[in-house]
Amino acid sequence: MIATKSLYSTLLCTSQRLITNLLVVGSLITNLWASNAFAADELSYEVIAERTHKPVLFTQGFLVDGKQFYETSGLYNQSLLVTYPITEPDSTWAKISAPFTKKQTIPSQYFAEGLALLDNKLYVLTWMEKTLLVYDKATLNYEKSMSYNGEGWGLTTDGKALIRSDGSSRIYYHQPTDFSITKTLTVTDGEQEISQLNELEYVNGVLWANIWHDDRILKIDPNTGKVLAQLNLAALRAQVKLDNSEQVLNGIAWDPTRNAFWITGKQWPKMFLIKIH
Ligand SMILES: [Ca+2]
Repeated sequence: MIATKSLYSTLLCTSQRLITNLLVVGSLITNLWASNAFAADELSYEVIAERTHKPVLFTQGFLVDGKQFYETSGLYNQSLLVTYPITEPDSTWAKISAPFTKKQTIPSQYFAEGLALLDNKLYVLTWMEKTLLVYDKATLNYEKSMSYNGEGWGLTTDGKALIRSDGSSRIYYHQPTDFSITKTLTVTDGEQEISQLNELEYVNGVLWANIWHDDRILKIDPNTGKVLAQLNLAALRAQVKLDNSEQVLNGIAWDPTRNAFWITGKQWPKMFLIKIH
């Protein structure tokens, strides 16, 4: 009887421990799920075209103007500002070997980051160098620089301000004349702040941002910082042959002629034109 009781209490203890362990594991899973879950609705999209993207480009900033792409490529000693036509030549070899229309080397001490075009000036952020570089759109010639505090990640414009991300959940509005901050937003999805915001694109009153090392792009209300919806582009990355974990999705460029976004990533050999439904 004593043995049975002892066995019973051992079993009870073990099962209680098991239940406790299951609860801990369950709550870990719930937390993990919650940290990846978005309250905002998921948007659907359709790929309407694709083209090559030069894998030499470690894409940071990406935009369309007229019939051209403008793009910044990062890393120290390798940073570039380039422009090339949206329309590709027909043959595969011509596509691969097509030169840039113009290419500007960024001085080796800078790690180029986000790119914005405003009033025929190209503004290039630098990652840790607290320097905004300004180039002429037509020639890509360097014009001047301005300084700022903190890190530079993504850059875009609403036609008045330059809008910057710094890898946190904050978005900064800057005056183009002296790059002073005029407004700061915090991006939230429900109650949760969303950090690691990187490449930006402002389109028709809405701010779009991708999350570094994530396949999601967020649609953000630029007045409140609230995430209005999200777009999961994991299926695009899955179509690109990649060698390392830094080759993340990182290019968002609105093409007003096609009414769609061009999407690419760091050292991706392709880009995709997507229409959001
Ligand atoms: Ca962009």
